[in-house]
Amino acid sequence: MFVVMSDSHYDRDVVQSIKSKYLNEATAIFHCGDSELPSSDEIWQGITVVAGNCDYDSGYHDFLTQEVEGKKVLITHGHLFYVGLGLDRYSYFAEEKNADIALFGHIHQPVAQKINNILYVNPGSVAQPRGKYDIKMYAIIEIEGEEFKVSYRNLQHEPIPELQFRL
Ligand SMILES: [Mn+2]
Repeated sequence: MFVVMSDSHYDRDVVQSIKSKYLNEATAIFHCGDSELPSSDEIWQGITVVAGNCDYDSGYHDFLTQEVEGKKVLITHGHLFYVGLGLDRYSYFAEEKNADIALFGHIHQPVAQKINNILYVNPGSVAQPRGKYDIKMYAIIEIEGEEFKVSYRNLQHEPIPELQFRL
């Protein structure tokens, strides 16, 4: 299992608390940007993080790919692909990169869907939720054969019942 969080917007404590909970258990921890922390912050040891539109530190990458449990995971914030308008542009990029899983943030709302056999996951925001679910949240992804289990959790690390998916 691996962990995905995003859009912590200056809340370092929430990043630390999720990292501490999962550092030993998870095969990877991802942060999809808009942390507004320095890229040199030691908190990033053990976390794969990218630049958001609110991160002005040039030490962050716009996107990264990482092999996790035999799957190619692509991570980006999403503003460069206008994810607020849908996943058309990001899906072209993810297909070009041969990703199995494509992570993004930016919209502060949960998204879990498969397009052309690529799993797209937005973990929502751990600091500033928007839209239908007014819950600070992150996502756990488990790989079960050809199926992905995506489980959203609140900051008490409890599963959010309406946000549990098998894709
Ligand atoms: Mn943001």
